[in-house]
Amino acid sequence: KVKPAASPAADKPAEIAGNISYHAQYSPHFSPLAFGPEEAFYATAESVRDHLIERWNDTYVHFHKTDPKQTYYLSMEYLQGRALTNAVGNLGITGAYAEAVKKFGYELEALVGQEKDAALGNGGLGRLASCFLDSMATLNLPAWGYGLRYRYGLFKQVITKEGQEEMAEDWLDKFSPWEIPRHDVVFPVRFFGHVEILPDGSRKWVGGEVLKALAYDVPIPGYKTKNAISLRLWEAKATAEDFNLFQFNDGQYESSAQLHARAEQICAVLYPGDATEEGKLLRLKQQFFLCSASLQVDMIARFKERKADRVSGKWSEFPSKVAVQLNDTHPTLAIPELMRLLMDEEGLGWDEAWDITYRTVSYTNHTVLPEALEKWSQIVMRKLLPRHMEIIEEIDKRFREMVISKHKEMEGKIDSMKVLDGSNPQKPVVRMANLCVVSSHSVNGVAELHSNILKQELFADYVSIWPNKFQNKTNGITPRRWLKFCNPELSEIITKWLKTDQWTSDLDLLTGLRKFADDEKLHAEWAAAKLACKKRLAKHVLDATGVTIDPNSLFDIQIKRIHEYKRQLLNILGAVYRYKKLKEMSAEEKQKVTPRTVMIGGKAFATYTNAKRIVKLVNDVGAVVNNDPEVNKCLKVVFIPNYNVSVAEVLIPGSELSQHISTAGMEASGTSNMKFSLNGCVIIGTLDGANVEIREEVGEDNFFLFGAKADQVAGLRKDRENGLFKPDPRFEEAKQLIRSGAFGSYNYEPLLDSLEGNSGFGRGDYFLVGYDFPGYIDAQDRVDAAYKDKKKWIKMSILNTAGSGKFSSDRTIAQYAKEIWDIKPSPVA
Ligand code: DL6
Repeated sequence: KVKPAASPAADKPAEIAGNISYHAQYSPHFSPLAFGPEEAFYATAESVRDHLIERWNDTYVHFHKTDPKQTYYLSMEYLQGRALTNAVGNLGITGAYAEAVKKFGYELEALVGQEKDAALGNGGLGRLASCFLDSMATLNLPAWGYGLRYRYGLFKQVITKEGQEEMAEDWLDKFSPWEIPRHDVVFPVRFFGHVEILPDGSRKWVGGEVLKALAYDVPIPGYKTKNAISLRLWEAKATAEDFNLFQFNDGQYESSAQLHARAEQICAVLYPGDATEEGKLLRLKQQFFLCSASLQVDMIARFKERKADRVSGKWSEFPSKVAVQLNDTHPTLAIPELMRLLMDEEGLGWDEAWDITYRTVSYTNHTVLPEALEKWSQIVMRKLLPRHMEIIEEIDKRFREMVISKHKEMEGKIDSMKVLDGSNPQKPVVRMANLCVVSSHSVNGVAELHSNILKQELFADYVSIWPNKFQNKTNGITPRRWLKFCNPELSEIITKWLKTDQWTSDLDLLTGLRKFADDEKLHAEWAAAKLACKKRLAKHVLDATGVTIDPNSLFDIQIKRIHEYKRQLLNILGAVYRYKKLKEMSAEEKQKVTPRTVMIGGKAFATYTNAKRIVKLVNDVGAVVNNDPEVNKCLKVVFIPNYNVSVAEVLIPGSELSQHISTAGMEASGTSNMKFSLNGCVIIGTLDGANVEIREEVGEDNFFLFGAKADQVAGLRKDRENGLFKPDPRFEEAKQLIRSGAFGSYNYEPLLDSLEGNSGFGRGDYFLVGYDFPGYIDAQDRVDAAYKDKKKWIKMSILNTAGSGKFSSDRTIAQYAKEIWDIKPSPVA
């Protein structure tokens, strides 16, 4: 009933400046004596937030009135990065804010740098979720994201002489100007306890420990639309009732606030170490906390609230109002929790609750790596969630009965398909992916090749039972953050040549660049834009590492989580081989060499020893190569520390070649490959994940292909085991140089030994680095030759951008909306 005050007029910089001053004065975060860049950033962000809240409120009211079917995207990860540039860009108020902050003597770009990355994610899966939010808002879809408000996001990577060290990354150090604590949205979440059978035979979960879930909303603005949706992040809290004043006054400080301490642990960090039983329990608690809070508050309570007003009131309508998307198996507990809420709290029978759950939930698989497919101990599950364990047992039992009664021919496959695996009686487990497949109406992979592997291998047996359940939704990236905002130089050129900026929300329009691919004028502008981005990148490298790199050398980048299957080891071995050859060359020969700067960045999981050894090796190779005057005009090797979204926004626009060189069949999709290609970078890569589709779109001639194909990998591993693999001498030379101590005395033996067939440490070159090495080196030779022909290279670069239309997350999300969620755009008038 309160008449809302308007945010400052977006076309009046003076009014905006006034609003910024207002926030500086009345949001008492800082001393009134200072208005430095940091204070200016926070005041500006709070002023921008006013616009966001206005739109967010309008969108909420609009959805409430029109009551459309809504998607609830559950994800343990969101890699949001910084928000200021994106917010003013999507709202179309960049110019006005740039002018307004000038009145205080600041450049908007300088203030942007003050913001900390919100790194509530680990890698591609989390960044995908963030791109999806941007597209959901832009497409005016009734869809919200749900996650956890981790106190410390993904760790900060510090490189020392020992290699990678991890430090807690305090993204909430001061505060986040973007989140809105919702003290009115607080719900209880239970853990432990036991199940009681009531006189009517129904079951109830009681006792245990009960924490509160408090919502923090981060408004997500759509591009050129009035809609703003929400990323709702849950924080765990204990209340005054849980505080034992008596104990406290008795000096028992720790035990007086035990529940408060346990609440803090839940949202302390993303992916707490799970080597210990406590760690495992904490991870499961986190997963359940996200699922239970989101379901109780936003799905069940909202459905009841809206149904009281205007839906006929039947629970059977739930799936026509609610779609739940599980981003990988981490939020699988939404399945038994929805069953529990419908049966135990709302009084439905099993069949009705199951029908509703099945029609509501869908699941995206993001990996086929066996070690990444979650399996939870039944013992831990029963202890923490006794009622859910009962429900899972019932799902499993009914699934097995269904197979026997309706698909007799599959009876022999039940062991691998069932949800509960008790084959090791000491350690019975719940297979979360199986639970998802059995309980969801749709299962999708994230690139054509990956979805085919799911259907033909990982989930093949289920396909005979549910042939129509399996889909593909090739991933995508938002073209706003990943081209328009991070690469203004190239964006301007594209808009000029296409004579429209519509490509920002209709990325297929980029194909219009193809007809100018040979135009010399475009070539000159394109090259100038790339050089500007390379200079910005070179400055970042100097600031972050102290290494000077030459913007006229070929910028060759591989940035992603460090993992053996992603094969940063192949990259660095290639660089070592290149170094060795350079050392053997005469001065004249070196004159003819294409100078190259190899950049590798990424974080290794704290307990993943081989990944950390790879980080160390890259740094050690860099230290030698970069300081070797005989070669450092022709080659530099740089490890980019603390890779995150903001760093990617500087690196990707300045890239010319990027490496996506995973062992075929192991990378589900990849999304940085899409970002690089969109920014006019040529890929060297294997036929893996989305590389396959990128190559199809940009053209074979504009992609440097090498390596074994996915369907050869199993055979090659067998050959290797049987001693049939003959290593290329170049591969041996590269390893030998490292073994010789040329890059320091660190013991690289365990890492190198993992590449040997007879390895005592590794898995006998499981990732086929040795097999693919010669093909990789040959492909790199083709890169060097192509780069010498500037015209040819720029044409390849243009054709990469021109062929990137398919990889907009707008396309991906439109497909999810139509083919899985059955939701429709609902724009605010
Ligand atoms: O779908 C997003 C992203 C893919 O692009 C990557 O290929 C894939 O590795 C990643 N998957 C995960 C799942 N967990 N693990 N491992 O992060 O998803």
